[in-house]
Amino acid sequence: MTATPAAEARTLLANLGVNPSALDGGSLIVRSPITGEVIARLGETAPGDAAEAIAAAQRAFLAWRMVPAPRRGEFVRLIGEELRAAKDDLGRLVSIEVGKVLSEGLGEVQEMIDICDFAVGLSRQLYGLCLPSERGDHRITEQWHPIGPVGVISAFNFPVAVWSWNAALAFICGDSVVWKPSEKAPLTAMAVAALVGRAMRAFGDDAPEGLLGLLIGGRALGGQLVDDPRVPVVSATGSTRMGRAVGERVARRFGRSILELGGNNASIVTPSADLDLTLRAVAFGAMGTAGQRCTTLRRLIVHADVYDGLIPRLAKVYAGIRVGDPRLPDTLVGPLIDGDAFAAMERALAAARAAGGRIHGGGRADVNGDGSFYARPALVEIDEQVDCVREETFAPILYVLKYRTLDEAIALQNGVPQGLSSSIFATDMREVEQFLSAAGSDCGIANVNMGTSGAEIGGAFGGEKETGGGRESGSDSWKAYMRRQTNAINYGRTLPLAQGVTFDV
Ligand code: UN1
Repeated sequence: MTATPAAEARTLLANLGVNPSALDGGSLIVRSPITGEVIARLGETAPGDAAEAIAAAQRAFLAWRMVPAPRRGEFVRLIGEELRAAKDDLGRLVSIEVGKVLSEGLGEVQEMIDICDFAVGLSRQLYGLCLPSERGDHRITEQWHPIGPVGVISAFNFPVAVWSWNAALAFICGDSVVWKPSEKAPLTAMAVAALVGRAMRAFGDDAPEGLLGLLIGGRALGGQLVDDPRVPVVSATGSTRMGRAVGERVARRFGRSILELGGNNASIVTPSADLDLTLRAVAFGAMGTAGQRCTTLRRLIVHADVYDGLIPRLAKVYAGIRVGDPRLPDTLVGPLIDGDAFAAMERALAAARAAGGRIHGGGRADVNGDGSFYARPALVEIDEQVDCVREETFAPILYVLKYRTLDEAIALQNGVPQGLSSSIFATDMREVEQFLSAAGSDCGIANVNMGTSGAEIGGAFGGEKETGGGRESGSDSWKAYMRRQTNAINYGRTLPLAQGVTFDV
């Protein structure tokens, strides 16, 4: 490998249209988790400038809402074109900034392209309903209008894709966007903002300035979005602790929040499971992205009859997993984002050990020196769902529990505060259907014969309980970015009142 991550990142940023003079001299230090070296020192957005970005987004909204929705779709199509052209560079920059392996960095950009395509089609389908009226010569319709600037607070682990789920929909819905990316991953956000700027220029005069605002810096900037009444919708991705604060504050001013918070996702392995397929799915689900997806598989609930056929094989896969520099083609598991993440993993493993857990793997892998934090994924056999199992630790730890009846497995699966994703491995359709039934998984996502992560953009993405209840991306998630208006229309010459009320003056 010739170029250092920092040198490479700077070349990529220049290719992507980010002004190099923006990368030095500021107080926000951005490191690559690949080596821990500093890539950039960014200037942070001042509170007054953040307020101005919100004001500009508000002005942009007033113009943008009048642009026909299919024309707004054309703008998102142009963003998709920019992303297609930039996929290799942006995907690599994602890998360098947050440490995911290259195919996952590229996959993240593909996810952005996919949601752009989805949104383009949707721009001709923002449909309302036509409802029967109880009154003669009346009809009732429902229509959806743009709502205003949408605040997007994104996390480091999907630094650009999750923004695109929100922004592609917001843009076609007639909204502007103000984005506060994670302070651990602002560079990819700056690159995306540059691409959007190019799409705006290609789009022409009816792309108003301020359509996308970018706030670079810490938590207080997110707080400005959360508290500003000009921002009717705040979409936040991150920890449950963060989401609770965001949700409460946005609710206090009667704003709408879309929360995508912690997951503690489980898969149930039943006696009828295809174990070869299960093994591969579990490996990707639990160790992919170094365990740093909100959809990462964190708990494996295995039937006693297949436990001994699966777990020793899985332990062998764990022992052989290639942890290393994510830019190398053979690597499957890259670094954790930083030392705090590694310390949290160590704490969780210590708690698991104290609770009687039998740990395979874990510990620090020696890659690229002291400034980076590569962890060996850990498999933890444990008898009960103790506290550390019920918490989300954003690291590659997979807890394995044994069960005997499907009812018991589903109770374990649901017996955590989070409710994002889940899956079952089974070929017995009765067990599959029980898992998918009203009495089955309580999660927003329930998969069959696959892991818990790696959702496509076409479905609604999000989860229940402490995951926050929000839905983003596909299906009818777009409705959260618009306001609904019910229209009762009287085309007759009399004025019948509903519910038979009379009021003759
Ligand atoms: C996240 O971790 O915040 O389903 C999003 C998945 C990805 C998105 C994850 N498509 O794993």
